Amino acid sequence: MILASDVALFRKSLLARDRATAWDIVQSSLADFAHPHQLLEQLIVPSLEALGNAWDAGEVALAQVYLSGRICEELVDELLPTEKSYIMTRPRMAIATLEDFHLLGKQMVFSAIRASGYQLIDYKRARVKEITERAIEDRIEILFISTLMLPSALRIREVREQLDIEGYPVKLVVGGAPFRFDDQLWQEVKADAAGRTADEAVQIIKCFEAALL
Ligand code: B12
Repeated sequence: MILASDVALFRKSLLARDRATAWDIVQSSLADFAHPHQLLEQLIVPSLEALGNAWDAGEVALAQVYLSGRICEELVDELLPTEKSYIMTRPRMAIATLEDFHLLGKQMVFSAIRASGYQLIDYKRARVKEITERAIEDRIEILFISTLMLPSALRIREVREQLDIEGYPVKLVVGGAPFRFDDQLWQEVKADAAGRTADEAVQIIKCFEAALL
């Protein structure tokens, strides 16, 4: 179990660029979680969110946010293997980060879905045109898009419009900071659903599965 004091210490270690303490906190709690993404969710998301707010308030420098992000990236890379084995090849699914350079959330969602036994293609960081073309080519049924910047989030609507022009139906599932800040935004960008966490992405698949299979 992760305590508020662990999250506070983790955040402090990020700010101090103290990798060893950050790793110690992770290692000492790993055994309590069925999958590492559940632990990282509880440590990384609130810590980086607090640092983002502190940066917004002018209390920390962007360089500190950047270096904190780097340490979290190392943890994610090390602890969330890309698990190539999967049991379920349907629904056909892909995930992308639209334009933005904020990739950690996508990696966590990718890992949670893979850990649940689903096959999922990673389009990595891509633009509207590439995402829509690939989704059609791969006959994707559920398309996950992660964005952390509001302008990128608003461009998700273009993905929907392009897919509509091609007459291609797809369940569009979105997530990331702008959708956590604004509960209605997913409807504005014409998505079918939004998830606040990596585990919610898995729950959303289960909701759509019956209609797709
Ligand atoms: C770390 C960070 C960075 C790092 C990114 C490192 C990396 N490799 O990702 C660096 C320093 C590079 C960076 C740069 C910038 N950043 Co920044 N960044 C952040 C910060 C602090 C944390 C983001 C993060 O990684 N969180 C941890 C991950 C795991 O959480 P997450 O992405 O939210 O994902 C979780 C959920 O949202 C969900 N989820 C995510 N995607 C999806 C998708 C689906 C389908 C589902 C179901 C769920 C889901 O599941 C995940 C796990 O729970 C946020 C603050 C915040 N509140 O988010 C600002 C923030 C996103 N950044 C911001 C800004 C402005 C910038 C810069 C423009 C700063 C600048 N002046 O240069 C640049 C732009 C870069 C770009 N063009 O993309 C703003 C965006 C504001 C806005 N309205 O658009 C924020 C919100 C900070 C703020 N409070 O103002 N940033």
